[in-house]
Amino acid sequence: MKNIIAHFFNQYTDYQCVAFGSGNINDTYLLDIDDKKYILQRINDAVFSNPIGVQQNILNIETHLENQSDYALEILKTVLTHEDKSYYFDSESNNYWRVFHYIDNNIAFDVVPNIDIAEKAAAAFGHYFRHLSKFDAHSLHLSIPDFHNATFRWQQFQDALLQNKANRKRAVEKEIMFIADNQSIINDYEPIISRLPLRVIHYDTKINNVLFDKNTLLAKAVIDLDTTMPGYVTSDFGDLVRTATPNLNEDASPENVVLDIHLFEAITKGFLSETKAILTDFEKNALIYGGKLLIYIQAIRFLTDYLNGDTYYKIKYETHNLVRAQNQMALLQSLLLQEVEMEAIVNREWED
Ligand code: GN1
Ligand code: MG
Repeated sequence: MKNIIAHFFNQYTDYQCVAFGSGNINDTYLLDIDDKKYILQRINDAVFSNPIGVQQNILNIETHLENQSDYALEILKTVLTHEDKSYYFDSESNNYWRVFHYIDNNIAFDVVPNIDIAEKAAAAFGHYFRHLSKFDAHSLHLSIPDFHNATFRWQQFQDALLQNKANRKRAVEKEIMFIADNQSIINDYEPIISRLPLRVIHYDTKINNVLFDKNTLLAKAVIDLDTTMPGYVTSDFGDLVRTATPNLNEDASPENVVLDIHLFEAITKGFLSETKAILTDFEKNALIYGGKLLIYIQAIRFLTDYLNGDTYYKIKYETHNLVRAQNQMALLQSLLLQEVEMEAIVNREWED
């Protein structure tokens, strides 16, 4: 660690470094240098095959947001190395490291504690979305190609079934059936997506990617910009539905997982308060599909990783990915039971 830190900081007398956060991909540490905090991360280059491109994207986004005086949130700022680089490549271990300034006095949530937080989180992601609406989508590196491409995720799932690498296929027959029963979500993908405008989106609008002020509980910053790249509104609104409306987090066992319609109303209100003026009618009509799509894709991704022997997501126990997949399936089932009510909410908030 000392060697890595030395590339970002020169004169310090004391440092501490502890594992931090609940990310599933990168390794994150809270770094304390002479009583000043930073976030240190090892970029997972099995997931992000072009870490330098990811860092270039992040710097460009930081600059774009800084140049907009009405961007009301704090910006996650990169700390440059002594060589003015946004990363340090450690050739001994072949790892890419980066450092961010720590956003002080913050709190993040894995489950939404109340309606107010849901609305504010959705408004924060909507604010970020709106402020990137003039950013040239084609100037960004594709940090993960086909990230939310349903057809591609479906194919990965079929490959995993065929290869059955971890010999777990027999144990997930019920789950395979559930995925097959809801395949219409995949069939609807191309027809819907082809009518949506390409935008620059966050692509990981998990509720815990908004930091709140510990005291005022106002949204403070949108974080985790790794996947900000060209995409569709369905992804950003959809991941909010997926993570900000359930009563339990995605690691909880599936029994009792439900979509809370009041939280759905709150995120719809929050997201549209920022984005209504720029969204097209067709985008509005695709919002609920986005929720279904993101939950379904996530169920497929967790199940695929389980079938492949847990090579992508960090896990804490053997069936962790399976439980996560089941959790997403329960959530999707709950959504499907409330679709009519959800549509009425979207239409009402849209007219307001
Ligand atoms: C990963 O690492 P984290 O928690 O920010 C994943 C998301 C998933 C999420 C599920 C690059 O995000 O797409 O929705 O786990 N990120 C990547 O919890 O695959
Ligand atoms: Mg992420």
